[in-house]
Amino acid sequence: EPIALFVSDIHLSEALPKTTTSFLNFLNTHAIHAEHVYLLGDLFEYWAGDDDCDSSYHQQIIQALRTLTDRGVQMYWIAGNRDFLIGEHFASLTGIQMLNDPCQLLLAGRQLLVSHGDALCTDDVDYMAFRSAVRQSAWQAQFLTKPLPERKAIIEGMRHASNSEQQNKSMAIMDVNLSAVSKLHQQFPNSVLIHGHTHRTALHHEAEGLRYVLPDWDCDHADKPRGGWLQLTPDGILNFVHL
Ligand code: OKV
Ligand code: MN
Repeated sequence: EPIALFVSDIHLSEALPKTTTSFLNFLNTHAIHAEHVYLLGDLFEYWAGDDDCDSSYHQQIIQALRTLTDRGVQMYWIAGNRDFLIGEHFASLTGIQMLNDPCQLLLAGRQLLVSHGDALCTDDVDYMAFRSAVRQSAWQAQFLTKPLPERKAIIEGMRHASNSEQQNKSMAIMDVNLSAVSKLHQQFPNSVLIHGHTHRTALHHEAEGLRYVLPDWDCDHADKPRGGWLQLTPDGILNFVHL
């Protein structure tokens, strides 16, 4: 049985029923056998606030996570750029433990560093400015005073604008900046870095250490279901598992 599983960028949404079913299947047939499960951000297509826990769609996901934590699976969460508004209420309903980004772990004798990965995309200066604004607790507190439907409309508006804008941005600025990766490796020496966000699943041999990039999931649009996770075996071996 694996010591730990690492997964990110599932982009759960009611509009994506096959992706949702695949994720629930991942929880019930794979995650249930792990000691630790690390959810490394963008589990949801977006999260507008913990007062959205009550929707029947979110209830279904929350219940599935709760079933695992009740069975003794330790589940951890790092916020992504789409679901950074997940808070204490979601954490207590699911039994997940919130972690800071990045977070250093020692598991199966291996020193790991887990992150969502968006903070490494420093070439996208507009995004980095947006990120530092919305990650401030004062900004979030102000945003969360708005009614839930208004928050959803604002986020949907951003998504609409981004969909027409994204085509213009070069693929390169949406990837991690290798100096930022190098800096992180130097800050946490001898750590294997695990992150998602870029949707470019790979194992990179950087000068300072290994870097595993998790895949994103899409079982609805793609003709071939896309997605998977990274597993850590008791002997300290990391393996990608694809859907
Ligand atoms: C996704 C990226 C846009 C990169 C906003 C709360 C806030 C969620 C959101 C809005 C944006 C995701 C959900 C999108 C990724 C971009 C631009 C660059 C680098 C809020 C919760 F701010 F209103 F509180 N967002 N969208 N980018 O348009 O899909 O990843 S998005
Ligand atoms: Mn992301």
